[in-house]
Amino acid sequence: MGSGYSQLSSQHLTKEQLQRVEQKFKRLSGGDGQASIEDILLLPELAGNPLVPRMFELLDDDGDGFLTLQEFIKAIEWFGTIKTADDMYRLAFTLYDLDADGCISAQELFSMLQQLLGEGVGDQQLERVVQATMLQYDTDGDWRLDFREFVALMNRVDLYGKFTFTVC
Ligand SMILES: [Ca+2]
Ligand SMILES: [Ca+2]
Repeated sequence: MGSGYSQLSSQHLTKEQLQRVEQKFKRLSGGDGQASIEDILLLPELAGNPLVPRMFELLDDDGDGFLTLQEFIKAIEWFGTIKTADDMYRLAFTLYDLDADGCISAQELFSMLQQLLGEGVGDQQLERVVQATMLQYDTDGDWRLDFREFVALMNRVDLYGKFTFTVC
């Protein structure tokens, strides 16, 4: 293998970083050019980062549960654009505003919490968390979180620390 990797490009990563990402990916994929999302999530630098599963879901266009190297690089680049807490909040907001209408609806908040909290938490419990979150953070009462309300929530639960990620 290797010839297929020669056209890699990245606007955000240095050549050295790209090489490290490629090495990592090769180990994960066993050289067939595709790595399962589950395998990628086992990487220690990604483990426990609540943004990652959703990000991979977005990147995995055909939904087969595998990412190509170029898609993997794209994920790493997204993290690379994060310099401040505000960048992080914008990325998180984009990832969880599933219909891209500029607000996090109760349904989107539910999906987000489901992803963040894992499958151990039942739907009824999640529903209660959604209700409580909306009651507390939806300050203008439209039952949706705009970016300002979303940031207030993020600040309160101190998610920034959990979201941070070092590129290689
Ligand atoms: Ca939305
Ligand atoms: Ca609102």
